Amino acid sequence: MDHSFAPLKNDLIIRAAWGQKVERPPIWVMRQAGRYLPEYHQAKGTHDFFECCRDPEISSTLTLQPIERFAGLIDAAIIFSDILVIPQAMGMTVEMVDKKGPHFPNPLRTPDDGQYAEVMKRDVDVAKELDYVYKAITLTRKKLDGRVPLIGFCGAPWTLLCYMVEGGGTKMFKEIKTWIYKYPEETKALLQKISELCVEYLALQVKAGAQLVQVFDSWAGELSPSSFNKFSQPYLAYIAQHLPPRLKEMGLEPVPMIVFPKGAWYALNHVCDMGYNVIGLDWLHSPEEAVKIVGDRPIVLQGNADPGVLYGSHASITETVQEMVKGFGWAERKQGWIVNLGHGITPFVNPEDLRFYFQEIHRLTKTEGQ
Ligand code: 1CP
Repeated sequence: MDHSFAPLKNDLIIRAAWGQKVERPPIWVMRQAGRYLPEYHQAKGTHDFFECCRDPEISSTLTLQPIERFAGLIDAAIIFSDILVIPQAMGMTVEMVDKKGPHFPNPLRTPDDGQYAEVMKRDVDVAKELDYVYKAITLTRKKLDGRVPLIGFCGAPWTLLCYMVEGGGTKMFKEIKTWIYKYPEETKALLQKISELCVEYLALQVKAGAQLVQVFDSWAGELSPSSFNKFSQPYLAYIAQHLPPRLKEMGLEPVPMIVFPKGAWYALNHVCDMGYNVIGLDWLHSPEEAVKIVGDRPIVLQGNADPGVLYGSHASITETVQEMVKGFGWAERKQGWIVNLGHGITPFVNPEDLRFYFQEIHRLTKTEGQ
């Protein structure tokens, strides 16, 4: 496929992610393409979720929906896909059950069942297995025509292993806790294998046209500080340390790297030293405290309104935005902040209330003369 793309008309998020001073904070939200949008349901129709991910035409259409609806208000697109495509590439079956979420009919049970050995020894070709993602990225870059940059992503090794072992979403984490506390060495071996696949997968997304990448560690907060240091941190760091040299080897320029270790507020200080450019904060962080913890390290923070505020009144949305603008010290700093929610936007939010959130960010961060 032809990889020449139109020049960017809006590169705000890229400049901000590299730590530069910018005219206003860039904005995007996690899960900005998805179930809260009526046009998402319309375009998805009766297609299965993973069928949409595998069809570059549908995936790019869904990616563009929030860019079109909120034109001029948001500053990045994120490719429509899912973190669970890596377990699929590793040979596991994953289904998306309507209104319930992901389901693995054959999750990993114990390291001595045959499946673990099989997964460990399988030579996974992410270039071939996930070719449809790269095609979707390249097509989306074409369709974006330089309007905003495109974010690629993957799940963090810890979060992916949670799904592979639990077999889906969970509140108890019984199976994965059994793994880390009963079979720590086998757990680490598998986390390492997943980390290597993540590096290659992200590098190939960049080759296809992704201009920033984000690693989603949605279940980081299920670990204790000590177990985070053993089962999440080393693998997040591995990705941040190995992606830039891999890009160089492939003759590609570096891209800003974002990490979102949801719930791991206690680890922020360490997360600053892992090699990422941007750290996504959930809403458990107070922005003032987070800015203090970062100190003079060259880290950009992303976040972090409680997505639940979008169910509230416009007055609550305004107040939340005012608190964030103040907390991230925007007026004084003019750098170090990418606006997002503290987690993905949830179903049943009225998209017009999200528009109001975006408008309030623009209004309350406007610089004189702009
Ligand atoms: O707009 C975007 O953000 C791009 C698309 C995107 C992304 C970045 C989707 C589409 N999924 C993801 C990442 C993802 N998938 C994460 C990390 C972010 C997060 O924590 O929210 C996780 C944990 C998943 C796994 C997943 N996929 C869940 C969570 C289930 C659980 O354990 O609670 C669910 C419900 C999905 C399905 C899914 N993925 C994406 C969409 C739009 C949907 C809903 C599908 C539908 O019902 O139509």
